Amino acid sequence: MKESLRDYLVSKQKLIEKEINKSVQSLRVPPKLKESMLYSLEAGGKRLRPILLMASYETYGKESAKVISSAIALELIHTYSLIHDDLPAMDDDSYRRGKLTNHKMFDEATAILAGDALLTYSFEIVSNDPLLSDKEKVDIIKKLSECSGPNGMVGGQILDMEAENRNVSLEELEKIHELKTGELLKFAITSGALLGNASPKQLEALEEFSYYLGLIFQVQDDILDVIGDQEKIGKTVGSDESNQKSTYPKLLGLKGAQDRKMDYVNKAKHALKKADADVSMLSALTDYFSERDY
Ligand code: GRG
Repeated sequence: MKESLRDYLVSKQKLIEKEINKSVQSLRVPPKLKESMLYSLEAGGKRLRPILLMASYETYGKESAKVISSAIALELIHTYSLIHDDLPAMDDDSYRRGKLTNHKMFDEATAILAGDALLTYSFEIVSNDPLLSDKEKVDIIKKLSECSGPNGMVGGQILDMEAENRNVSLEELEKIHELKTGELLKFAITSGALLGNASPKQLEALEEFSYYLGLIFQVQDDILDVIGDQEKIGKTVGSDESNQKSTYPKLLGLKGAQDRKMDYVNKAKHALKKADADVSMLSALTDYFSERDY
């Protein structure tokens, strides 16, 4: 990875982590709830979604403080989804990012409530941001709820559950990932650009870009699973999830999955060309998503 990209990722991670901590610490709620929310928020996530949101904003806008509330809200929703995904009723995982999952560290009821609190607090954060106009608040909350709700991530999660233990086609697999993983990435890219006042045409190009970026992220996730890097960091220890689920390497073979990923990279970069701006950071992040090793 180029040094400039590494510096960019580290500086954004630090900024996001500081802002998340400040926002959640300011809550006057029962200590156990706050502790459980902070436990998963500070358990070592890569912060890819808020970084993308900020990079997308910076492609068009200048006043970067304006995107902090949306970036934090997005990471809170991502964290809620992981806490709920790990519950016994779903993937039943004991470890995530090499640490105990929330319900193992606390208990199931607390983990469910921590997830609920992260989801709902995300909307509160955006609605209280003094740097956003009322219209911007409504636009962001609308996008965030669409991307995370039944038409987005939650819809994708149920499709994924229904697809377990049966063969799915490549088209079905893409639809599942478009919703389950891709919609939050779509929010990151399009809301960043929206706050930066990108034009409708630019937004259209970025939405197309985000679709392929989501698929790149997922193929690489599947590839990493096969080559065992996830086990190295303890991400799926205690789960036999990977044996039951359809993945790109299972459908296409490892080489086929890698070729497919490069096809998505080309399509993502083609869409970026239509975004009519300096997209060098979004392009570098596309390569990072495609080549990441954890
Ligand atoms: C429970 C409503 C609900 C949804 C869950 C996102 C999700 C939907 C489940 C996570 C399961 C999973 C492993 C999906 C694969 C792609 C993915 C979202 C990986 C985790 O994202 P990273 O790598 O996570 O950005 P970090 O740990 O860096 O935050």
